[in-house]
Amino acid sequence: MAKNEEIMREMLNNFLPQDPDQGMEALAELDELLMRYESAIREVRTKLEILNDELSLAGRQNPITNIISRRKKTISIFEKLVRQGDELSLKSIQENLNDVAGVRVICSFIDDIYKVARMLAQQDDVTLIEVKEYIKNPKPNGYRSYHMIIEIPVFFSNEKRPMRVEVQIRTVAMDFWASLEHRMKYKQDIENADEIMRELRECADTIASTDRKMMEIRDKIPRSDGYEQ
Ligand code: 0O2
Repeated sequence: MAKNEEIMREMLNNFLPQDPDQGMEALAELDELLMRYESAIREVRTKLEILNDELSLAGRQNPITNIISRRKKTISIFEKLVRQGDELSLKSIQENLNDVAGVRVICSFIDDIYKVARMLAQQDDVTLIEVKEYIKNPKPNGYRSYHMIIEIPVFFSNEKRPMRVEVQIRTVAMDFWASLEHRMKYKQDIENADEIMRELRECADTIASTDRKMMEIRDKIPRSDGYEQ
C-alpha cells in the first residue's frame, strides 16, 4: 500500500466513529466543511478581483497581476493536525488550522502589496486575525512575502459562518524565488544542499534590491494618462 494511503487510512480510523452510520455522517460533515472553505476562497478572490478592476477602471495600473488559490488537500489537513499534536475532528480543523483555504496574490511592485493588504483589511466584513511580515522581516532562508489570516462571513442557506483564509501577498519576483525554494522542502537527501541554500539566499537578496529599484525607476517615468503613481 502506498505510504500516503497508509497514513490516510490510519487518520481516517482515528477520525471516523466506529459505527458505520455515524462514520458516513462524519464524512458528509467533513465534505460540507471543505465546501465551506472553498466558498470562502471564492469570496476572497471576488473581493480582490473587484479591487483590481476598480483600480484599473480609474485608469491606474492594476496592482494585482495574478491570483492563485487552493484548498488544502484532506490528507495534508490530517497530517498537519497530527504534526501539531491536535485532535482529529471538524472542530479542531477550524480552531487549529488557518490555512485550509489559501489565496496567493501576485503584485508587480512592493508598494502594491501593502495597498492591496490595506484595502482588503479595511473592508468592514473582513476581520484581520494575524499578519506575518516576511518582507520587512524575511525568514533566515531569504523567504519574503506578506501573510494575512483573515476571517470573512460566508452566507449559506440557513446560516452565516465566519471562515478563515490565509492570504499570501508577494511580488512576481518573490513568487518566482519561493516556487524554486519550495522544491527544497521535498528533497531530503539532495547533494550540495548547503551550497544551494546559500545561492538561494543570495538570489533572495538580489531580488529584494531589484524589487526596490524597480519602484524607484517606475517613479521616475511620468505616467502617460495624467494619473499619479
Ligand atoms: P505549502 O506546501 O506551501 O502549503 P502555520 O501555517 O501558521 O501553521 P507557519 O510555517 O508558521 O505555519 O506559517 P507561515 O510562516 O505563515 O507559512 C505558511 C505558508 O507560507 C507555507 O505553507 C508556505 O506556503 C509559505 N512559506 C512559509 N515559509 C516559506 C519558505 O521558507 N519558503 C517557501 N517557499 N514558502 C514558505 P506550508 O503549509 O508550510 O507549505
